[in-house]
Amino acid sequence: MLVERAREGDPRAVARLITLVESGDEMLPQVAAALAPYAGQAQVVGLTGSPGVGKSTTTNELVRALRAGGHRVGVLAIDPSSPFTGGAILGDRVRMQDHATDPGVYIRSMSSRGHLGGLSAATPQAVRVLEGAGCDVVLVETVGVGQAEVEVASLADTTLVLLAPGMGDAIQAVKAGILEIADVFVVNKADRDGADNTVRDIQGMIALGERGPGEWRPQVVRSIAARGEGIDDIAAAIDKHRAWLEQHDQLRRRREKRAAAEIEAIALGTLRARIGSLRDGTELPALAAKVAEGALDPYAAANELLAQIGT
Ligand SMILES: Nc1nc2c(ncn2[C@@H]2O[C@H](COP(=O)(O)OP(=O)(O)OP(=O)(O)O)[C@@H](O)[C@H]2O)c(=O)[nH]1
Ligand SMILES: [Mg+2]
Repeated sequence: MLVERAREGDPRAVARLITLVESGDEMLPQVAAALAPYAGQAQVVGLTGSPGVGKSTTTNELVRALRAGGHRVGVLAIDPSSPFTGGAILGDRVRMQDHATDPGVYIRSMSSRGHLGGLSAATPQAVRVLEGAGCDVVLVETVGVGQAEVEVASLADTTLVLLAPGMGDAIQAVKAGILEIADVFVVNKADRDGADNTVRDIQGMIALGERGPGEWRPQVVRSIAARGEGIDDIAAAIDKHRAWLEQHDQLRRRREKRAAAEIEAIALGTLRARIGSLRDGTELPALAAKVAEGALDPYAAANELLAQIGT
């Protein structure tokens, strides 16, 4: 019923569904089954970068441009560290407020607490909710600070990595493995000193990267999101990458990769939960006692444990 209401564009149904996803509700398998037919209908664009680089400001401006083009837009702001569910990141709310009353835009902050497979399982489900609600573009904002966030960003069809001048970001990007996931580099805050240097650093790094013929070469664009400048260039770079994906059959491949990561995350989460429930039972303590006294080796014990949970 909720999915049907979301299909009709009821924003409260969409919000409820995302809350179910976020909290890892028991109903989730049913919800996922109801949403399955709508998978793959939206273009998913990830935005990542250091805290404060301008992701939300850029997202807000991109939403404006997409709405002007007649798109229905979903925005997911992923907060990997938020201790409270449904927690709105205040800054995000404020900076994306321009679209708060637009029925063609869904904006949602999300944390991963409680979800079995963590962010990598929760995010694609939330994307599917927005697809079900008729969004044809979904923007996913994640703070690029750790591997998990990098993984989430890489689940998009197109990933934008935002940098700002003078933050040592170019070097950081290499360290965090962000370089490999970027389809488009956005040097935001180009009103600041050092933007030319940052652009040059990034272009230098791209030039060093090994690329086979026909492979995508990351684009570099500049923006001053706070003034709405350069947004058209970002949108053009996204379109160009999208066209490349389609020409090279990469859209399907990326989405299959995304689905594989999702299945794996859910399966591992389920497994972990089952093993956790054994810990409170008698099987695991019994095996542990045997291993501790040398009656059994830990590999054999692990195999017994897996056999007991039916794998
Ligand atoms: N000078 C300048 N400031 C900008 C620009 N774009 C954004 N800002 C400012 O930078 C600050 C952070 O912007 P946000 O869009 O919230 O950055 P964010 O990356 O979403 O931040 P987190 O979500 O906290 O990681 C705000 O005060 C913006 O007004 C820009 O192009 N130039
Ligand atoms: Mg933000």
